Amino acid sequence: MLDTIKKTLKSQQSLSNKKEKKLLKYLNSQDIDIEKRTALLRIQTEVLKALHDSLYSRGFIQLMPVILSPITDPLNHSVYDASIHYSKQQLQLTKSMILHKQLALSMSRAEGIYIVSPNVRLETEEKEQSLRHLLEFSQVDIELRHASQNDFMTLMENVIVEVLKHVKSQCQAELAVFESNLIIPSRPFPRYSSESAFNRYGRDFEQILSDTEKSLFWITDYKREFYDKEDPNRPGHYINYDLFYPEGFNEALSGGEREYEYEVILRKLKERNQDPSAFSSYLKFAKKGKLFPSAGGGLGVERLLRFITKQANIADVCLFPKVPGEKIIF
Ligand code: ASN
Repeated sequence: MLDTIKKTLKSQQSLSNKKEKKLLKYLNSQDIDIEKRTALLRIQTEVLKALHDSLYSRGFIQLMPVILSPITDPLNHSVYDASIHYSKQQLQLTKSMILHKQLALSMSRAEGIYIVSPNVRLETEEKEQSLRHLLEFSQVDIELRHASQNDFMTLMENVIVEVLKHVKSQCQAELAVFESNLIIPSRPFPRYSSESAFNRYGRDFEQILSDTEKSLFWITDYKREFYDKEDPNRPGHYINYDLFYPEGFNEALSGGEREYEYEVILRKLKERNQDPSAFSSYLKFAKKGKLFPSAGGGLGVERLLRFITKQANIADVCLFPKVPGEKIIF
């Protein structure tokens, strides 16, 4: 009996020694990167300040993020389920605040809103290879009442140029740590439709364009979630957009004009085989005619930092990275 207890204790100790060693190795590697990490955090602070100032100066209202709700963005993550059961309710961890952005515009008179919003997306393990996906990340999520696609794209071109100019002037020493020569893009950014880009470059059109374009650019008209507006004059086409970085850094922002009419939302949910009961509170709201036309999008904070600091791996711009398939340490 005593022997078994001793054996168990010993094996537990060796297990905890192994864990300790792994942790020590990790912490030591953090020491080596401390200069870079500090520079990165300084740049991140200036990026967030500039985004805030840019939106604040245009009268936008900042909202607090939502972490738990019975409804969230229905992005298709079929393998891992980011929901929890609490007191007879099934709650989702926020994948994006798109539905809450629409609700918030309806619940107030704010013309424009934004949130620095943490998102959880339990991507499958193979996304580790992309070097730009995270299970947990933040986006600055923005929505503008009664706006068109063009209004929002112009707004974001101005906001991004302001942010990059601010970082370039305030973070010279920090950018030098990363040997980053930040080029301020000229406006308007080029626009391509997904159809024309696909016809020209094939399935990999986003990466090919990101590798070859000299500056930031837009791709419009993607078939995706129910909330992005389908063009009533061209069914099967969508009034939405993604913004891309050059130098191969790929996607920066994703957004669109929004559906707000109950019947249209219901039809599109059904077309996508999505269960309307998963959105019942949102649908009740829409049925009362309380949703309004708007346009918006979400700008990924870590992806912006990755572009600014020219890091290949998104994990290198995070203090506590959550990379698909990798062990989470902190
Ligand atoms: N935030 C995006 C939007 O506003 C949605 C997303 O991140 N899936 O369209």
